[in-house]
Amino acid sequence: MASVLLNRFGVLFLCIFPACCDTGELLLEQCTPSSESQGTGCGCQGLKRDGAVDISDENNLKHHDGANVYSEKANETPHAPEHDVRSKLVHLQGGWFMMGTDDPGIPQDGEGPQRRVWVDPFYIEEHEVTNQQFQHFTNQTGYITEAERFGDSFVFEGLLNEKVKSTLSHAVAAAPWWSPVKGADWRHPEGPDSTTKHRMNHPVLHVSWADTQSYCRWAERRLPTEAEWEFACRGGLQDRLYPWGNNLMPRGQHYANLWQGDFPTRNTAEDGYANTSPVMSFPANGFGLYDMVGNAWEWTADWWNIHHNTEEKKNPKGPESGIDRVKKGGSYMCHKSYCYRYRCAARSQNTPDSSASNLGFRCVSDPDP
Ligand SMILES: [Ca+2]
Ligand SMILES: [Ca+2]
Repeated sequence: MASVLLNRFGVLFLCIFPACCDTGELLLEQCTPSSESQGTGCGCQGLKRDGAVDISDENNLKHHDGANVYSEKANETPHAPEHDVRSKLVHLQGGWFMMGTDDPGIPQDGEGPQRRVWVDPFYIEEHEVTNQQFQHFTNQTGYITEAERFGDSFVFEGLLNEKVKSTLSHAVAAAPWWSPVKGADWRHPEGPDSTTKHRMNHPVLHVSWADTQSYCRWAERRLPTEAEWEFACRGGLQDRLYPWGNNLMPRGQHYANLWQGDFPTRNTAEDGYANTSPVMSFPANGFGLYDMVGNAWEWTADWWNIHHNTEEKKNPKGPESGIDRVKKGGSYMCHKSYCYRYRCAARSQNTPDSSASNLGFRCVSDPDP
C-alpha cells in the first residue's frame, strides 16, 4: 500500500506500439511494428505534433523557442519567484557511477552499454513539479504553455469521459489509447471539462520541453542532464533496476505508481492510483527523492541518441543536436508487458513540442560558485 504522508503544502496524501498515423494536428511516427511483439512500446515516445499549427506568427513556437520568448519577456519585466513555493532541493555529492546497463530491458532504446560516468555535485528537486507549483509560476509570469497555444494535447483514452470520447475524430491507429484532445492542457488534463482542482499536489502534465525550460528558469534552476537524472534515480545503489533495488515490490509493497492489470484495458490500481498520484505518495530512494520512476515521465535536458560506448565521460550532456529530447522514469501507465521503462537505465524520447497526460519534469540546481 502507498504511504500516507504530509507534504510541504500541508496536504495529506492519502507507452506504445510505434506506428505512423496522421492524426491531423498531431502525428504519431517512429514506425517499427516489430517492436509490438516484444512488448516494448508504450506509444508515448512517438507522440509528436504535425507542422500544421493554428497559432499566430508572432507566437509561433515552431520558429521561436518558447523558453527564449519567455526569457526575453522576463528580462523586460523581472518576476522574482516566490522561493517558498519551489520544491526542496536535495544535495547530491556526484562522483563516478555506472550509467546504463549491459542487460537492457529494451535494447533498441539505447540503454547500453553500461559505462562509467562522472557527474559534478548538484542539487535536485525532491519531487516532480506539481500543479500547484506550476500555477504559481503561471500566475506570476502569465506564461502560456505550448499545449494551450496549440489547443490540444495527447490524453490516455482510458481517462476520458464519454462526452470527450464522442468528440474524438482520430485515435492513434496502433496505439488507440492515445488521443489528441482539443482543450487538453495542464489545467485540463483530460480535456475541457476536467480540472486539477483536487490534484494540485500531483505532478503537472501536458508540459512541453520548452515549458519546462521556462519554469526551471523562473525557479532559477534548470533541467537535469540524463546522466544527472540517472545518478539521482539510482539513489547511491550500484547496478540495480529500480531506485530501491532489484525487487519490484519489496515485502509486497508498491514502491512506485505504475500500472497493475492488463494494459490498456484493465487498470486494477493495486498501488492505489489509476491516474497520477500526489507527489511523495511512495517511499523515497536512498537520496530522499520521490517518484523517480513511475507517476509522471520526466523530461531531461539531453537530445536523444541511442548510440553509446564504454568510454568514460565526465558530465555528459548528450548530443549537440537532435530531433527528440530524452525522458526518464516511466509513468503510471507503465506495465512490464508494454512499457518496461520504470527502471533507472530505461529511457524514451519525445519531440520537444509534444505534451501528454503522463509527462512532467523536475528541476536541478548547481551549487553556488
Ligand atoms: Ca497505479
Ligand atoms: Ca517520475
